[in-house]
Amino acid sequence: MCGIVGIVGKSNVNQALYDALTVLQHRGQDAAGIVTSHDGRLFLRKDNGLVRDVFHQRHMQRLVGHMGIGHVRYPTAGSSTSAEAQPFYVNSPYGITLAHNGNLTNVEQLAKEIYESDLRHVNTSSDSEVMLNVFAHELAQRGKLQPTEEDVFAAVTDVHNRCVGGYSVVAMITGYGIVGFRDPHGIRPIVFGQRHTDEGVEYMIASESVSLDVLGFTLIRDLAPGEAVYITEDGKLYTRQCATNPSLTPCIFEHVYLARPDSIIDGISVYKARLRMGEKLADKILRERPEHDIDVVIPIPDTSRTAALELANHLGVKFREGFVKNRYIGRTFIMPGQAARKKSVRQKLNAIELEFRGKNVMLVDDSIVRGTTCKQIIQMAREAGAKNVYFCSAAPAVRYPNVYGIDMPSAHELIAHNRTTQEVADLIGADWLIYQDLPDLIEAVGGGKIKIEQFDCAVFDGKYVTGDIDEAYLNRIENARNDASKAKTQAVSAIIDLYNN
Ligand code: PIN
Repeated sequence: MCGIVGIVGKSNVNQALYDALTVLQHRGQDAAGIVTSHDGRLFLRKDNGLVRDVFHQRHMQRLVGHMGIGHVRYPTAGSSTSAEAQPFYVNSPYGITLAHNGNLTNVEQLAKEIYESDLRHVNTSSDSEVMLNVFAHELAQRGKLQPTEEDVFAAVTDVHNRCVGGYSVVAMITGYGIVGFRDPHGIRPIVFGQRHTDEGVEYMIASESVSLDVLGFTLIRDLAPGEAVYITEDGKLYTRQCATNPSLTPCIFEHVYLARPDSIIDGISVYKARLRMGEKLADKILRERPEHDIDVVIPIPDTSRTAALELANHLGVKFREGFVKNRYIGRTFIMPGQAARKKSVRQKLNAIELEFRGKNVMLVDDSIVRGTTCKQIIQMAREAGAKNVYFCSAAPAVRYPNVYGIDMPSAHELIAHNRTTQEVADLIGADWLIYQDLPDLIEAVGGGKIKIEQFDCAVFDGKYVTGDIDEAYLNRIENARNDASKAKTQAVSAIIDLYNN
C-alpha cells in the first residue's frame, strides 16, 4: 500500500505536494518522493524515511514548478532500498515520471517483454518502474513530438491491455501535464478535485479524498475503474474511459483499516462503513450469545475505535479507553554487543488497570493478521486483572495473501490460514473470539446510500478478481516474501557481526 498525489497548480506546488503526502503518510512510512517540473526541467527528491525526514529546506527550495507528483511508500517484499523510492523517471519520450500504488501480477512477463521487445532497460525490481516503461513505450509508439490528450489516453488503454493487477497511478509528462489512472477493476482508490485561486483553478489527483480536504480542494469524484484524467500544464482537464471491460470491485480492506476514516472512497464514507461494521458485530454477538456477560467494550487503538464505539452502543454496554498508545515510539537502534530486539507491544500500548480489574472485557481490533500483536494484548488485559478476555475482529478471518499491493504476510504466516475460529482463539489466548462474517462486512461497506455489491475480498475468500492468480503464482510470492525476510534477517545479523568483531 502506498500513497500518491499529483498537482497542477498556478504557483509552485512543492509545499502543497509535501502537505498532501503528510496527510497520506498512513499509507506508507518507508520512503517518500516528490518530482516537479519547471520550464521543461524536472526536479526530484526521494529517499527512505518519513515525509518530514526526507524533505529539508534545501530540497524544498529546489523543487520548483507549477506541477508535480509525489509518493509515500509502504515496504513490500524486496522494495526497501532508496533506489526503489518513487517517483521513477524515464527520459524518453518527453521525460516521464510515475508514482504508483498497487501491484502488477504479471510483472515477470512484462519485464521480459520490455527488455526483449520494447528494448528498454529497467534498473530496479519495482513493478512501478516496469509500468512506467510500458506507459512510456506505448506513448512513444504514437510517434508525436507533442502528445495530445488522445495520445495519452491511447497509451493508458495500452497499459490496461498489458498490465494486470491492482493499480492507481499518477504520471507527469514533462512540459505537458499530469495523468492519473485506475485499473479496470478499480481495486486501489484514486480521486481528483479542484480549488479556485486568484490565478485560476488548480487540480489535485490523490489516493484519498482526505488530502483534498486538508488542502482546501473540493472533491470532483473518484476515477471510475479503467478511467484516466489528464490535466495539461496550463490547466485543461480531460477524462476518458480507457478500459474495454471495466467493472468496479474495490479493495474492501481499505475500509477495514488502510484508509483514514475521514476519507470517502467510491462515494462511501470510511467512517460510516466502520460504524456499520460495529453494528453488524453487535448483531452477531447477540445471535451467538444473547445472554452474554460483557462488562465493557475496549478498542485497541487506533483504527478499531469507530467500530468498537458503535458495537458498544448497540450492545448497550459501556465503551471505555482501556489502552493508551505512545504516538512517539522511536526507532530500534542496534547497539554493539546487543541483539536486535523487536519493539514489543508493551512499549507501544499501556493498559489502564481500573478498566480491566475483575471485568469481562470485549477487546475490539480492526483485523487479525499474524495474531502476534493481539496475543500480547490479550495477555496484557489478563495482567491488568481482567476476569475473561473476549476478542472481536471487525473484519473476517484473514486467510489468503494479498496480491494487489497490500503488504501482507504470506499464507502460512497468517494465523487463520487453514485454521478454525476456535483454533485461532486458542492460539491467541482469547476466551471467546468473534470474527465479522464476510456478507456482513460487504453489507457494512457497500450497503449504505451508495450501493456496491462487488469488492475485492481476496484476503478473506481467496477469490482474486483479475482471474490470473493460481497456485503457482501464490507459491512464487510465498517464496519471494520468505526470501525477502530472510535477506533482511541476514543483513541485520551482518551488521551485528560487524559491531561485535
Ligand atoms: C491498527 C492496524 N491494525 C491493527 C492492523 C495485528 C493485526 N493488526 C492489523 C491490528 S492501526 S495481528 O491503524 O495501526 O491503529 O493480528 O497481526 O496481531
